Amino acid sequence: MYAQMVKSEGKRPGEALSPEEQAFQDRIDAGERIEPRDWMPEGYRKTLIRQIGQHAHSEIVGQLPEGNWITRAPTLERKAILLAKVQDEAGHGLYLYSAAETLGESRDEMTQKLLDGRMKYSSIFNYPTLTWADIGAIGWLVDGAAIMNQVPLQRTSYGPYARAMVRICKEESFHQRQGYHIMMKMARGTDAQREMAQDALNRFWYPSLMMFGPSDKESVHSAQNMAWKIKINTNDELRQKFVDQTVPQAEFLGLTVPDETLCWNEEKGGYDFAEPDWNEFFEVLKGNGPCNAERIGARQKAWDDGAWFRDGLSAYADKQQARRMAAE
Ligand code: BYC
Repeated sequence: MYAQMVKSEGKRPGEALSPEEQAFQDRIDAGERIEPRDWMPEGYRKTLIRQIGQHAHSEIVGQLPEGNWITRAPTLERKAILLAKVQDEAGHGLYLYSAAETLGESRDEMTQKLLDGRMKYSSIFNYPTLTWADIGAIGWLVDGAAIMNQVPLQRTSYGPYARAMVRICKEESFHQRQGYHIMMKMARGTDAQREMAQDALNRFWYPSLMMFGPSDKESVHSAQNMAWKIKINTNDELRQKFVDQTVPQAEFLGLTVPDETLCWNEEKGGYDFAEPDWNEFFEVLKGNGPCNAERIGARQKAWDDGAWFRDGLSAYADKQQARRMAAE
């Protein structure tokens, strides 16, 4: 069985599964959903908290680069649309934190881990949004990459995560379209607008390719996570699909993908394309991207500013509980 050949937490490759682990793997192989009260291996629980928590943090941190343009959106209509999109991202974060909490880790614990660097968020949000066209590029490319990654996650083995993804994917489709609509307006506008659109594509292309994670040979979690159906496709498979879908969209806009090596490969039925700079990716993961400090600074400030509110909620909950106990 595939799962017996891959590394699971605390096991060496090839090491046999315990009867409980085997029964769990059989349920996964049969396409059953795992629910919060079901028995699960500790490694499955931990890796889900890692992935769902990282995903939740990405949605919340992802509000920052777009929020930067709410006050400067070019029209009232664009402002209303952008506000709605940024609010959607907050909602996605909340569904995902709730899904992760079913695995026994609180949102506060996950937030602490984000703030002290023990948990990650998507590398893409460490890049700045310098012009209005960047808001178009984020919707088109970043939400486009997110959809490519998240549609298969609707079939992931953990029930609460899979169900959260259904609504998230519907909303991401709207986000992608609004971004492409901005790009169409810009690409068909004045010369200056077209240049802004091209510049945004130039800056966001490679960071978008990085969203899918390191190449398959560098990916540490893929094999086990695919056996557990936490992950449905490999990083490289999804990156290829994204490029194949996006290049014709760029052509339709009359924009040029910033990759001189890009060409259609008839044999594989997909594009050959240049890899992103993986050194840059790993530097961003280490905290050395252009906006890492700013993003974590903003989350730390939000956490500190919210202390009085959390204290108020806890005091109220304690009071309610004391009343209930007195009445019993
Ligand atoms: N950024 O073994 P690998 C959104 C880490 S939100 C940062 O391949 P895995 C949106 C990885 O965590 C988009 N870190 O890992 C929101 C691991 O390090 P650790 C977020 C990355 O988990 C607002 C190491 O590299 N989407 O779309 O098998 C507005 C080795 O990687 C990244 C999700 O989170 C990265 N890009 O695969 C607009 C989707 N890539 O944890 C849009 C759910 C890799 O061992 N997540 N790393 O220290 C996944 O599907 C998977 O976790 C990944 C990575 C494909 C991202």
